[in-house]
Amino acid sequence: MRKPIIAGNWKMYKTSDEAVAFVDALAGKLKATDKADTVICPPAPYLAALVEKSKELPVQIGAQTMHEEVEGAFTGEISPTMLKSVGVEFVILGHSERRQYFNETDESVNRKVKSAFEHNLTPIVCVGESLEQREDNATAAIVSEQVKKAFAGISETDASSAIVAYEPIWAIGTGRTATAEDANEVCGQIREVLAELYSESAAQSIRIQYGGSVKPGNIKELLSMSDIDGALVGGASLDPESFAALAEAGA
Ligand code: G2H
Repeated sequence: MRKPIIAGNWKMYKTSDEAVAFVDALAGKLKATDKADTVICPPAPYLAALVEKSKELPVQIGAQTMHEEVEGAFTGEISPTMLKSVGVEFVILGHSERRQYFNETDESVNRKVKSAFEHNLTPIVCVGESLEQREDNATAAIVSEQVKKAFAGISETDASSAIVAYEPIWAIGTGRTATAEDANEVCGQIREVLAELYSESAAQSIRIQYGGSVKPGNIKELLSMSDIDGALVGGASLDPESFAALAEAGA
């Protein structure tokens, strides 16, 4: 039985005061449960503060991206050891916005996934097709290629603890959600690819989230699907009330 994981991806939203106020507002709304994992991925400047504040709550903290190197002359970048040093546990890698606006490729995502495992961070590996690719019936091929490349050279033991987020690009921030059946079909295809790469038992232990306009009104149906084990949520994770409702749906 896979434990659902609900992760909020705040993207580039909120001031420091708003981030702290969010966590304060969440206290009392978020029930402690061992039935689901809850993660908040704030902008990098607030990671350390939110790790501290999250100690009062049943929530863990993740970063939205990282560089694969431990240190070096990479102006503006943040390394895995820096994330670990402030208590970050998760890192989103290969989000479609990183691929689209910051030139991330399947190869660079793979280097980051390797580095995350080397430094005991749990990667949330994002994959997903564009509208054009979906209309060309290329979804399965594109997503399969992204998964194979992201996991190249990753051991079965490491892969078993990874999280994959299926985020169809056309559903991100657009209000268009894939139907639960469509999302589940692709998540099932991703699990098949993972079974081919590793083993059926590894594939059964890897949690696969759906992402793309998830909100309190549609999360239950998504989570009821056989291959959807959680959600990566953008817009609806920015409001504490709404985030608590999403977490509650996972538990
Ligand atoms: C997809 C998702 C979070 P939203 O990017 O990763 O954002 O829920 O706003 O579509």
